[in-house]
Amino acid sequence: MQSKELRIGIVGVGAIGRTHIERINGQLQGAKVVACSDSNIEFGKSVAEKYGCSFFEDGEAMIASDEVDALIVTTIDDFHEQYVMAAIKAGKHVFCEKPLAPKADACKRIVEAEIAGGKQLVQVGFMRRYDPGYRQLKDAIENRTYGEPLMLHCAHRNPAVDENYTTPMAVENSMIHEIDVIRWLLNEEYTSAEVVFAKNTRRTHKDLMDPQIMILTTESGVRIDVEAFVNTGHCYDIKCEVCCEDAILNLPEPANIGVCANAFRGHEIHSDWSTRFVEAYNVEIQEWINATKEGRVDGPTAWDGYIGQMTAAAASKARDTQTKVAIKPETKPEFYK
Ligand code: ISE
Repeated sequence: MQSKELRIGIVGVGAIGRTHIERINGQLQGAKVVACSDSNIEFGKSVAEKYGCSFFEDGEAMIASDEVDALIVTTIDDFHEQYVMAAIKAGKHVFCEKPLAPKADACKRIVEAEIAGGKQLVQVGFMRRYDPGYRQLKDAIENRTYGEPLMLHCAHRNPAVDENYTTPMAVENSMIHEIDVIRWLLNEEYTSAEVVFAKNTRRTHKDLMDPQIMILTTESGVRIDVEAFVNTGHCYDIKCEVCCEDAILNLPEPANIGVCANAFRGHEIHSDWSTRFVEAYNVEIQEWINATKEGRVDGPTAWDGYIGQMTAAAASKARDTQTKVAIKPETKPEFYK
């Protein structure tokens, strides 16, 4: 399959799925989206027509079809397990947007099915690992350029969320990114989680406590606080400050134009995750295409997806009980080493 164009099928084209079609067909190399499927048939057909690919009413039939070599799953979270399982059954590589599945036990079932199939096929869409800024932080931490990392202060700020976004989603939908990327940065596992509340913003609604602060500790004692403030009203702002023995490291801001106007000098910043992390998404999908063509998985695995949801479950329990919840690090199966 190496030199041939990878033929991709996408399940779920309502949101980010469409952006992936555009980046694969328009900007990236070595692959083409040749088929798509969506539970909203009329809408799905219009997307297929727009991008010149075949439409399948049944996502599982598309996964099994000889027309596609590999899959991308961008349905709503509740359907991830079903389609990832179908891809494993078909023996095809599958890229699934985060979370791998909403609950840890569903992620565990995927891990078990993949191991039983005997070949790594699943990659999870934790795109921050591909952001150039996080990659710079990882290099400095891994090389211990500035000594041991001791603590991290992070923030995850969105301008606004809709009324369907409720209290648990701060951990499970937003800070799940920090749960993954910090574990990857530090290369160690978490041992405890806590979640505390700040004073609620006037912009929130009755089912959402906003802001929230999640506190994690790792096996070696690194302490991490992450602020999730999803109704700032004004910006998409991602911060990651790593306090090492000999220096304080900060996640670089993406380079944007400087603006001097109205007696103010500063830099434009992004107001949405899709533009803030656009470079990360492009690198992520290109690397996935390259690895898939070589029959490898070299990004976040199903095991990483499982550990992410397991940690989120502990943080959710901590939030609901307002206690500190211990996390027992699990041994990574040989299959994923
Ligand atoms: C959304 O689902 C994402 O994945 C974004 O990256 C994150 O910033 C946002 O808070 C989530 O709701």
